Amino acid sequence: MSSFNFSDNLLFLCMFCYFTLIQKVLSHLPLGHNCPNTTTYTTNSSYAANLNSLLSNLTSNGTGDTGFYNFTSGRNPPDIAYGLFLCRGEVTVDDCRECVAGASTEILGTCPIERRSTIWYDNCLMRYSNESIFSIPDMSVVLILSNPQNVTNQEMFNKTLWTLMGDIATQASNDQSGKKFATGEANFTAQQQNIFGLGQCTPDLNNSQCNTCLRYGISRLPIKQGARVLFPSCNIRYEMYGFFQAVTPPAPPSSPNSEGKSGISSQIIVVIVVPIVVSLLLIIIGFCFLVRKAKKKNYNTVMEETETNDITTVESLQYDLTTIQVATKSFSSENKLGEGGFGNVYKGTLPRGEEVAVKRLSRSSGQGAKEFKNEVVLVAKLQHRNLVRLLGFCLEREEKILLYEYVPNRSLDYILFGLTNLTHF
Ligand SMILES: *[C@@H]1O[C@H](CO)[C@@H](O)[C@H](O)[C@H]1NC(C)=O
Ligand SMILES: *[C@@H]1O[C@H](CO)[C@@H](O)[C@H](O)[C@H]1NC(C)=O
Ligand SMILES: *[C@@H]1O[C@H](CO)[C@@H](O)[C@H](O)[C@H]1NC(C)=O
Ligand SMILES: *[C@@H]1O[C@H](CO)[C@@H](O)[C@H](O)[C@H]1NC(C)=O
Ligand SMILES: *[C@@H]1O[C@H](CO)[C@@H](O)[C@H](O)[C@H]1NC(C)=O
Ligand SMILES: *[C@@H]1O[C@H](CO)[C@@H](O)[C@H](O)[C@H]1NC(C)=O
Ligand SMILES: *[C@@H]1O[C@H](CO)[C@@H](O)[C@H](O)[C@H]1NC(C)=O
Ligand SMILES: *[C@@H]1O[C@H](CO)[C@@H](O)[C@H](O)[C@H]1NC(C)=O
Ligand SMILES: *[C@@H]1O[C@H](CO)[C@@H](O)[C@H](O)[C@H]1NC(C)=O
Ligand SMILES: CC(=O)N[C@H]1CO[C@H](CO)[C@@H](O)[C@@H]1O
Repeated sequence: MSSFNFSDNLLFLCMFCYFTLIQKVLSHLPLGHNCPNTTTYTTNSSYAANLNSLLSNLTSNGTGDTGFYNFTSGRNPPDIAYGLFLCRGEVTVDDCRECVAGASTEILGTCPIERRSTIWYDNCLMRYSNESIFSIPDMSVVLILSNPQNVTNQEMFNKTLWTLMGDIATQASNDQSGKKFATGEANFTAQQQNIFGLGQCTPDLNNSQCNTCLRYGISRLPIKQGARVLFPSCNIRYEMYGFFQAVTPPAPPSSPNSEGKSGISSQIIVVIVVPIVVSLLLIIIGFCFLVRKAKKKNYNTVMEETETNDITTVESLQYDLTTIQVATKSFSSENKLGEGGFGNVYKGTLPRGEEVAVKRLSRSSGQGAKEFKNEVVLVAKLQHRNLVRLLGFCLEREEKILLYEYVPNRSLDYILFGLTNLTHF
C-alpha cells in the first residue's frame, strides 16, 4: 500500500505555488510589537543617536550566558535611552544572539520613530524607552496568542493548568540561578496528554514583582490547546507538546510503513495536470477569500481589548522546529513520503500521537515570512472536508514548513471532486 500518493503531493505543490505568487523573502518573524505613536523622536535628535548606540551595545553583548542584558545609553536626562533584551530561558547562546540581532534591526523598522518600543519573538524579547525600565514591572501592554483548538474537558483542564502554571510562577520567581525562568509538565488525565508550561520574568525584577507579573499573566491565559501571554516584563506559555528544549517530547512510535516512497509517478501527468489543478486551486482559493471577506463576521476575529492601550491576539498555528524534527526523526529518509521540486514531504508523528504530513519547502523558495504566515492562517481557516487539512506551519532558522493532516489513501478524483464541490459552499 502506498502511504502517500500522487494527489497529496500535487496538492502540496499547488498550495506552494499559491504561496509563492504572493510572497517575498523575510527571515524571522516577530510574534508582535508595541510602540505607542504618542512618543516620537526626530531622526537627528540625540535620542536617536543614543538609541543607535544602545541597540548596537545590546547586540554586541548578546552573548551573556544569562540571556539577559540591560544597557543605558547617554547622560543627559531627556535623551537617555534605556534598553534590555531577554532570551527564553533555555535557548542556546547562538540562538539568543541571532534573535537579539534580528530584533535590533526589526524593531527600528517596525517602530522607526517611537521612544518606547517592545518587540516579542519566540526566542527573545527586546525593549527600550526614554524612561528607566529596569526593576520596574511593566504589564501595561499584553500580547496574547492562542491555539484556536478548544479542549474537551475545559473545567478539569483549567484546574490542571492553573496548578501547573501556579507552580511555575512560584518556581520562576524564586529561581536561584538568577534567570527567573521555570518550566513544568503536568498530566491531563482526561485526555491522557501532558501539558507543558513555561514562565519567565526579566531578571531585573525582584521575587515578588516577578510573581505578581506571572500571576497576572496566568489570570489572562485563554483556555485552549495552547496559549501565551506576553508582557514587557514577563511571559508565560503552555502547550500540549514539549515546546521548550529542556524537555524531549516522547519518542514517536516506530513507523513501519516506509515503503511508500513513490511520489510523482509520471512526468507526463505532472505536465498536464499540474497547471490545471493549480489554476483551479487559485481560482477557488481566491473565491473562498472573497467569500470569507464577505462572511467575515462568521469567523472569530481574535482582536481583544484590555484595560490598557494596545493588545494583539493572534491564533497560533506555529509549530516549533524542534517538535517537527522530533516528529519526523530529523527528516529521516525513513519518514520521507515523496519529493518534488519545491521540497520534500515527510510523515511525522506529533507528541500527542497525531499523524501529520510535513512539507519542508526548499530554502531557495524566496518566500516572504510575513505573507507566508498570513496565508497559512487564511488557508487554515478555509478548511473544507474534501481538502487535505492544513494544521500549521513552522518558520524557524531559514526553514519554512507546512503541516498537513495525514491522509493515507486519497485519489486525485477525490480531490478534484472536492474542489468542484467547494464552489458551492
Ligand atoms: C497614532 O495611531 C492612531 C491609531 O493607531 C492613529 O489614529 C493616529 O493618527 C496616530 N497618530 C500619529 C501621530 O501617527
Ligand atoms: C519620554 O518621552 C515622552 C514622550 O515623548 C515624554 O512625555 C516623557 O517626558 C519622556 N520622559 C523623559 C524621562 O524624558
Ligand atoms: C535636524 O536638526 C536641525 C537643527 O539641529 C533642525 O533644524 C532640523 O529641522 C532637523 N531635521 C529633522 C528632520 O528633524
Ligand atoms: C556602546 O555605547 C557607548 C556609549 O554608551 C558607545 O560609545 C559605544 O560605541 C557603544 N558600543 C557599540 C558596540 O556600539
Ligand atoms: C541594569 O539594571 C540594573 C537594575 O536592575 C541597574 O542597576 C543597572 O545600572 C543597569 N545597567 C545598565 C548598564 O544600565
Ligand atoms: C470553542 O468553543 C467555543 C464556545 O465555548 C466556540 O464558540 C468555538 O467555536 C469553539 N472553537 C473551536 C475551534 O472549536
Ligand atoms: C480557571 O480556573 C481559575 C481558578 O480556579 C478561575 O479563576 C478561572 O476563571 C478559570 N477559567 C476558566 C476559563 O474557566
Ligand atoms: C504522567 O503520566 C505518566 C504515565 O501515566 C507518567 O509516566 C509520568 O511520569 C507522568 N508525568 C507527570 C509530570 O506526572
Ligand atoms: C521588590 O521591589 C518592590 C518595588 O521596588 C519593593 O516594594 C519590594 O519590597 C521588593 N520586594 C523584595 C522581596 O525585595
Ligand atoms: C558587560 C559587558 O560585556 N559589556 C560590554 C558590552 O559591549 C561593549 C561593546 O562591545 C563592551 O565595551 C562592554 O564591555
